[in-house]
Amino acid sequence: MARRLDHLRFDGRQPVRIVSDLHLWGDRPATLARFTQCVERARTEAAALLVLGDLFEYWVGDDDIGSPEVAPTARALGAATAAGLTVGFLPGNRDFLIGRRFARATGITLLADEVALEVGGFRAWLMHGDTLCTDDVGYQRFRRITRLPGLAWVWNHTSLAWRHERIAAMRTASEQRKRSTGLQPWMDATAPAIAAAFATAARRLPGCTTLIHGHTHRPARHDEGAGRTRWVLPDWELDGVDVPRGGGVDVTANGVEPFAA
Ligand SMILES: [Mn+2]
Repeated sequence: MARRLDHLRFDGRQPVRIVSDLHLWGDRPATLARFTQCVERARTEAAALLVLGDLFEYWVGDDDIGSPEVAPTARALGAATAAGLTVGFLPGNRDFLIGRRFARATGITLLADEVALEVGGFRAWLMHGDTLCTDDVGYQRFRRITRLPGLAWVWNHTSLAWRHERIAAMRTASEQRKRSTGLQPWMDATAPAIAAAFATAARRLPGCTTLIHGHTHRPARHDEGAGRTRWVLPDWELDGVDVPRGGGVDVTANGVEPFAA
């Protein structure tokens, strides 16, 4: 498998736009419409659009690109990359199986789990954020199992219909879980994991004191001390809510600036 990019450099003439946790799916038409707008705007306003994971609520497989859940997003991404926009995708916990076939069909660039970003001399470290939630022991176990080499291959070689059934079952279970637990403190990034991420960033991208991630659905700008800043991206939800959520950050040569969707 081709290596996923783990280092991106831009000259800083235009911002690099970063979003995450869109959780696009067939029953979220308003969220999809707003994301499509965001992709189109990025064509003229940004040097690149980077999605830090969970673009989709589920990933059935790259061979599912024609499904109503995936096709509109694939078309929007394909049009943007054909027009010259760089679109990078960093795997989330829900859609880490997005692979080369989808990338080829849409023109997007597959990114590694952690990415060094340089924009006109400004440096930031990018990740999805699930690996920072080390108190979520059940999830970390699930992550280790689902990322075992070979498991993706097995999944991708089952029938499309069977995978759709499994996803539907997972979805029902997950909705029930969400209703009963909600956002819990142990689902947030932990101090030791954050410190470790900053240490990795400083080692692999000297001078980097900025961490940008999503996943926790707790958008914020955290001052982590010693001149370090951690930006947490918002999730997107414009369907069936009173207060729509969305947006992300623009990274320029001068730093990080949040924007609303
Ligand atoms: Mn996530």
